Amino acid sequence: MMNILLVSPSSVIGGLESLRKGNQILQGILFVAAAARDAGHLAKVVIADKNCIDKYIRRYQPEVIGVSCVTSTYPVARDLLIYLKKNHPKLKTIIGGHHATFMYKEVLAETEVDYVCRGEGEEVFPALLAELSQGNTEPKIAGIVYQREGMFFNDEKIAIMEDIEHLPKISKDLVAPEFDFSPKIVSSRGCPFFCSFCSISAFYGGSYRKRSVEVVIADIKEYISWGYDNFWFHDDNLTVDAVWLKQFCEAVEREKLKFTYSAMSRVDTICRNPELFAYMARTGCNLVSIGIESGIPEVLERMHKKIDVAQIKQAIKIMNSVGVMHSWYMILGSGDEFDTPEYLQKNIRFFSSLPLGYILISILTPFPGTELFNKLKAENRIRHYNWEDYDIIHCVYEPFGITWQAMEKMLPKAYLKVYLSKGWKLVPLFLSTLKNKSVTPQKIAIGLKTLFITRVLGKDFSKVLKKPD
Ligand code: B12
Ligand code: SF4
Repeated sequence: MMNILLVSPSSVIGGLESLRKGNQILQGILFVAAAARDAGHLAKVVIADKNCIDKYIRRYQPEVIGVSCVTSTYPVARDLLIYLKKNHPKLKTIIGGHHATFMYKEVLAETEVDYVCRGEGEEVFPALLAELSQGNTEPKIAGIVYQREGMFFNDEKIAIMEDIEHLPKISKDLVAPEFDFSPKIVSSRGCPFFCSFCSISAFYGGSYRKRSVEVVIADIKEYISWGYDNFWFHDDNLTVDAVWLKQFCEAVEREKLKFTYSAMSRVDTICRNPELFAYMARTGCNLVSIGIESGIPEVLERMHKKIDVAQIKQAIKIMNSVGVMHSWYMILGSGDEFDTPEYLQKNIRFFSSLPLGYILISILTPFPGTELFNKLKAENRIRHYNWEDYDIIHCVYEPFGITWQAMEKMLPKAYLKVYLSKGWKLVPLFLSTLKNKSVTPQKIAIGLKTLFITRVLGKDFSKVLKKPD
């Protein structure tokens, strides 16, 4: 048995995350912790960085420290790993998550971390721990990458489990007492689509795995028994399988389960299954988030979004009729010749003209592993690799028809335009949101405050959203 400390990096950047909920424990690391526990180890999860890690090392006396991160939190994870190598050289270290999976060579080189987990950790991490317990520090486990004398081992493929039906059970006792634990639901992992800006398809290799309705309902019942009644489905696209979803709604009704939930979906699925969304509303769904990204057909085509403008309009009509709050994603920028003020304004006008619920706007960001990243890198148009700025409010690439500074300035203006275009309709939007509890009053307040500070006081958008030190 070993003592394992798992770290979700403290969040220093805000980004749109501030408008959602900052500094949460990433759920992926909880699954990794649960898998380590099931293999007989003592695992604890904390939120930490290099400044506070010693406190947890003293408290939990770990032999192995595992760190998770996304691209924008990688700098915190990197500094932590470098600190650990220098100050606690006997500890074995490992890092996982999307960023480390795609950038493993750079990550190994600059942090001297012992291992990078490429892919899902639930099976390979316990396998590594078993080898380490036996004193084998150079195990042959596909996905557990290490480096010796300039050579990389076990990096042939990203480790993806065949089956996710029986995921390890996450629980509150895995988390250090000072941190919040709020379980999210997982009914599937992966996505069958290949949007050019999204790292999901690259990470999961386009695979899509589903869990049975029974195990998902069992998880929900358990979380309800712990006192939770509002859940977020972490599925990249909950509605891929309409038959599954119908069976899920039937089970919720049959078992008279009382909870609310939010989920992510797609425009085309909404058009194909309008009745399904009404059914979701009746079974507690209070928010559906949907990616439109652009109203310009050529851009949708380049993004491989596989939706068109007619479908977008139809999906909005449906969502406005089913009684579920809806929030829509918009991307500023396309990474090609459509990055001109005219096209960007055209997209903003498109979003302003539609009766959308909430709109979340991000600047196109090339995340490692994506088609977009590879394209911009090949064209030598990635401005820098200051990963903390890969937070969807900075423009980290060189657009063709506009400066990156102008692109960043356009973000708060776009927000203002799409929200002001709603006029008095903002009032019923806020009221119904507060009523169905899909977005908290605090988030609405942060959004309004941010707009006021940027537009009226003229402050920089990214600085306003930055978390206080
Ligand atoms: C839910 C979610 C959030 C939630 C997180 C809530 C929470 N408490 O978990 C919130 C809203 C806070 C959020 C915010 C952001 N998110 Co987000 N988010 C997601 C989403 C939809 C699910 C994450 C998840 O739980 N996945 C399921 C778990 C099981 O997968 P996982 O995290 O990859 O972990 C597995 C493996 O990677 C591996 N692993 C991970 N860590 C470790 C560590 C060790 C030691 C080991 C061995 C293995 C291991 O094992 C895990 C289990 O299989 C993903 C999409 C996705 N499918 O991952 C996007 C995603 C992770 N988010 C993304 C982004 C960009 C962001 C933001 C930067 C956006 C922003 N500026 O607001 C912020 C950054 C937040 C932060 N501080 O880290 C991108 C990341 C791309 C990238 N390369 O960085 C993703 C991939 C979405 C996308 N389509 O591109 N996000
Ligand atoms: S953006 Fe959504 S639909 Fe497109 S690949 Fe990513 S998860 Fe799938």
